[in-house]
Parts: sequence; structure tokens; C-alpha cells
Amino acid sequence: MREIGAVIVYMISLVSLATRSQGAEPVSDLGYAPGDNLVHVDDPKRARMKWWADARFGMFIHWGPDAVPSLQWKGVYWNGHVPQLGERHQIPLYPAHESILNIPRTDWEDDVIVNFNPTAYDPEAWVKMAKEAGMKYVVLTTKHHNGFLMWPGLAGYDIRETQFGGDPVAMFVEACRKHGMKIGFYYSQLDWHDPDAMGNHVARTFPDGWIVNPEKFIPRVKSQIKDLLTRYGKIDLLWFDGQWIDDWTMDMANDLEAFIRNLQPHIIINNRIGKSEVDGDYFTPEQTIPATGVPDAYWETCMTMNDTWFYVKQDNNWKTAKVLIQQLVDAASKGGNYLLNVGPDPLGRFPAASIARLDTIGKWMSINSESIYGAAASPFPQSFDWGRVTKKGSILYLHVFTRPIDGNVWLPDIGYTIKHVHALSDRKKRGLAYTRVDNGIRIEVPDHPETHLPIVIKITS
Ligand code: FHN
Repeated sequence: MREIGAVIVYMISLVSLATRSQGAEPVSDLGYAPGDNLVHVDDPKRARMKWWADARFGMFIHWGPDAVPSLQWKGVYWNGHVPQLGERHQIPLYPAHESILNIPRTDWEDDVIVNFNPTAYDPEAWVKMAKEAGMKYVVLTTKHHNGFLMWPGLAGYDIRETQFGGDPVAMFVEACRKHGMKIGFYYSQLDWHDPDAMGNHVARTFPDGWIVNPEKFIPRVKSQIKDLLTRYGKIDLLWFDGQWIDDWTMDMANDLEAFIRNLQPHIIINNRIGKSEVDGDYFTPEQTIPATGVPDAYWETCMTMNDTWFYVKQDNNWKTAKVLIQQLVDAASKGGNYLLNVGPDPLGRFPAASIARLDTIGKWMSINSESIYGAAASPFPQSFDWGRVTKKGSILYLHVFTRPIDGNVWLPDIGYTIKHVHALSDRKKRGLAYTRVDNGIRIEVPDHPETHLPIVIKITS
């Protein structure tokens, strides 16, 4: 068994449960796939969302000149520097890291952007790490709130103003296609640079944002989206952001969505194209996994590995691989996807801490991914303190995060006949003891020191 912290998938050779507790009605059909219960079988959205709902796991990549300043610029910790009103208008401070860091705009445009030169940029290495970690789609920032385009756009203020002599987006797309990875573009409607958005009108204060001249700015947004959707072939997903600003309206959102679906009808769009949870194709809670998931909706939580989306060299508050895996399982057990973020450094390298976590996750997924891919939410109304449950057709997967003191986990009797279960990593298909108790089934879980990654128990009925 691979050295992966005693990650063990146990499948139990079980004989059928001959009798069912009196009156136990079998739980609803165990047979549907992720999302099948969300839209009618004839709704084109179900077909559009199928790959995404089955994927369960993707990578978010926040990358660009924003990675350069980190929390310190020219020896000054601008972190939290709250400019006085006069200062704000005299030296428009620039949000190199949203509200974390403001540096003088001239420094941003005449120094950071001009000198951005990611000589180590290797999107194929990125995509291979995502694939080996078990991720099925990758979402790359093409335009974040700062308005800078990571591709050679139509109206400038883009990658051509840097030292990088190519098209990072084209290279990313090519790498994804080469390795069968679904392609997502992140795009923010909030724009701190465009003179017809917030631009130079005020020194930016996150998360505010304006659209000063929508009659000029909106056509520019559409031309940029059209450029992204016609220059690089089939794109699988658009991840919008910045929708919270007052000046972005549902009329703008509906017009943009219709425009997009006319260009690429199959494309999946997140809810942040609009103003509410139900806009677009799926809801996007951020940095949290809703306690009961998001009933009756496709949803995906996005999560940083440390605390920041773009690279910040001082941010060493890394979640452990165990926590990240538990979050992936938690989201899947509630019928959601998990979009795990990486912030490459200014040269285009994944941080070593990110690489280490992706590697551990990949080893766990190489044995346990069947309990994630194409798995639907737990059929049980209650949660379990020992871990989480996912379901795939007539199979249940018990993900044991914490081995109970008595060494057993308990499941309610859901009125099924158990046929066969055995460890995926255990070629001998050894089983674990289990018994019917308390109107349910109690299963013995092997020794599981706290430091180990989740154990998955599979029950086939
Ligand atoms: O400000 C952005 C942030 O940089 C990041 O892109 C996240 C991802 O969901 N969205 C905004 C914060 O909500």
C-alpha cells in the first residue's frame, strides 16, 4: 500500500442483510448521478452541466503582475495603508492586492507591469500538476479587477506591455487541450483601470467599484469576452467576478449572458455574471462550504490553500493536505464541486507548498477518486461526526475523517441488500467486520491515527 499516510479504502465483503428493520422504507433511488435531480432530463442545462457535475474537483489559478509586489513594495509595507483623502487624489494608489496592498499607480504601471517577466511560466507543468492531483478543470484569471489583460487584447493595457513576449492564455489553452483538461476563464466585470469604469475617477477602495460610462464600458467588456471566446477555440467555462458593484445590473448581466451563449452555446457560466445565487449555471460560495450544501442547485466552493488568491510570499498560513482533502470530500458529500486555488509567483512557478499539497491530494485521489468523481450527495439527512458520505448509483462511500473511539462507524439502516465491498488498494479484497445494530449497521474501521488522511469505506448494494 502506498505511503500516503495510511489512506485506506476499505470495502467490506458483506453478506446480504437478510432482514430489514420493520417498516424501514428504502431510501429514495440510489441511482441518480450528480445533478440529475436538479434539472429535468430534457433541459439542455443538464447535458451542459454533466461533465462539470461529474468532475467535482478543479483548480483555480490567480496569476499576473499582481503576484509581483506581495505585501511589501520598495521596502514599504503598504499593507493596510489607508491613504488620506488628499493623498488619495494626488497619488492614486493602486490595488496590487485588492485591499491588502495599495501602491502608487505610477509604480504599478511604470514598474510592476513593465517589468513583469515570468521566465519560468510553463502552463503544461501547471496542467500536469492539476491532472495528477485529480482535477478535471482549470480556471485561469484572464482579467482581474485591475483591468489588466493577460492576453494580447484589442485595446491594450495587456500582456504586450510586459517583458513577456508571448500570449500566456494561448499557452494555457494549448496545455489544457494537450492533457484533456477542461478550460475555464476567470473575468471580472469590476475594473479599476478602464477610464469608463472606475479608472482614474477615484483612488480605488475595495470592494467598491463604479461604471462611470456604461455606454462605453459595456461594449468594451463584450468585445473582450468575444475576443476570449473566438480567439482560443472551444472554452468550457466562464467564471465571472466583481458582480457586487452597484453599477453592474441584471440588464447588463442578461445581455452579456445571451451574447456569450450565442458565441459558445455549450459553455458553463457561474452565478457571478449576475447579482444573485441563482444566476448563471451554478452558485459559487467562496472560502466556505455551506453546512447543508446548496439544496436544489449546482454549486462550487472556491478555496485558497493559504489565505490569499494571488501569490503573497509572506502568506505562510497553509491549510494541510488533510484539511484540503476533507474539504473536497465535504463539498462532494453535499453535492458540490471544490475549486482549489493556486497563486503562482512572479516568474510563473507554483509555490513549493502548493506543489506538496497537490502531490498528497493526487496520491489520495489515485486510490479514492471513485468516491468523488460522478458521486452524488449523501442520501442521509443527517451528518455524521466521523466523516462524510457520498453515493454513486447503488454504492455508498463512507469517508472516515476521525476513527470513533470504539473503532466503529454507524449508518442508519437504509433498507438495502449489501453485496460486496473491498479495499481498492487491497488487492486481496479483505473485508471489515460489521453488524446490524440500533436500526442500522455498524462497521469496524481499522486503526486510523489522527495524522492519517481520510479512510474511505465502500459499500455496494
Ligand atoms: O476579489 C476577488 C478575489 O481576488 C478572488 O478572485 C475571489 C475568487 O472568488 N473573488 C473576489 C473576492 O470575492
